[in-house]
Amino acid sequence: MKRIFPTTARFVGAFTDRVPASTLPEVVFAGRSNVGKSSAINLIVGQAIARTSSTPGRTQSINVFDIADRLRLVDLPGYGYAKVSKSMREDWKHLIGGYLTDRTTIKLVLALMDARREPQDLDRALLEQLGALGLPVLGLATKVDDLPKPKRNSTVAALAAAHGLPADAVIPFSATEKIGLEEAREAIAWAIADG
Ligand SMILES: Nc1nc2c(ncn2[C@@H]2O[C@H](COP(=O)(O)OP(=O)(O)OP(=O)(O)O)[C@@H](O)[C@H]2O)c(=O)[nH]1
Ligand SMILES: [Mg+2]
Repeated sequence: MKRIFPTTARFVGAFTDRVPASTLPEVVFAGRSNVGKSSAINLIVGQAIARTSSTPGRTQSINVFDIADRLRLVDLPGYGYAKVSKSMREDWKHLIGGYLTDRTTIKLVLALMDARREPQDLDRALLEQLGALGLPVLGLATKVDDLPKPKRNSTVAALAAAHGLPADAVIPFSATEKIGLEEAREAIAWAIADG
């Protein structure tokens, strides 16, 4: 299979209402606020295209990036951020739910979960929503660089088990140490391959 990444990406737009339909296959990055979605996109693409921040709630719109006219990467606003108003949280829920529903171009959802935290109910809710929509999902257990090396694999396996997922459905990931990079790139390439 021809390699896609590293490559250059083009920012298509930041959408707060509807994401315009596209014929390109889409790969979606979803997860709690601050879990590392934008950092993962930048590492996978090989270009600092998505804005990252240590302040949770940085990405408040659905940000779409076009990769060499072959696919789109979609950076969703993070959920679970306590400091935004209830109405804003409801708006995001609508925005994200509306985007994920009836979107036949979505080929893969990368569900990012913080490997350093206990399994989260909100992550479970997302996984259940994705399952109900029949969307293919790969879990990325982020920030494993913050865990002691001998504990990384067992922590990620426990996270998968806690959410009722097969062990290979969640991979260890670190944007800072480039862990899981090739696996994530390969999963994207497979997901958008024809046939
Ligand atoms: N230790 C560690 N920190 C990371 C890693 N990836 C991201 N971070 C840090 O986590 C914070 C949030 O990263 P972002 O990529 O902006 O997270 P996000 O999920 O896009 O956040 P929102 O847009 O707010 O939803 C930043 O301070 C990053 O530097 C990682 O692999 N390891
Ligand atoms: Mg972000």
